[in-house]
Amino acid sequence: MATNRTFTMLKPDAVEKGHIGAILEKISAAGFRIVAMKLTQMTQNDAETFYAIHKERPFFGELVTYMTRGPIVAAILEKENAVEDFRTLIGATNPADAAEGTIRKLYAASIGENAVHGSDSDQNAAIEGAFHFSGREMF
Ligand code: 3AN
Repeated sequence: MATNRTFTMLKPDAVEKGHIGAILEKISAAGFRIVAMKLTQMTQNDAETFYAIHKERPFFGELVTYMTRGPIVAAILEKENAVEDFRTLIGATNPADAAEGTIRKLYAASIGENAVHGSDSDQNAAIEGAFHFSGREMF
């Protein structure tokens, strides 16, 4: 069943470049309500756990180094059809393939440093949201 919630991270490259405000503006303009949000930094263990599904991939070490190198903004977002609509808003994993006007087209440098995360299913949205937030941090 669709939960109408998704989970996002504005990744270290987006935070380093000062794009938090611009990206949140696009998220808000697209009709998402912020349910939970914080500036935080993932530990090595956090990143290895969060991305465990990718641990056999050749880029896993690079991904963990990147995701732990500086602060991120973690957030839970709510909107009808949230998971799919947010994936549309952020664009393809590789910014070179991302549609015009998408967050990755505008702000991502490469497939490895692609500015923003969006959950790929309702089930993962729930798991990823719970990884970063407790119930009392959600509004
Ligand atoms: P998405 O973030 O669009 O769901 P995934 O789940 O396939 O994409 O990949 C998770 C993260 O792993 C990406 N956001 C990106 O940072 C990194 N990544 C994916 N593919 C590559 C690749 N070929 N080379 C380097 N990093 C990658």
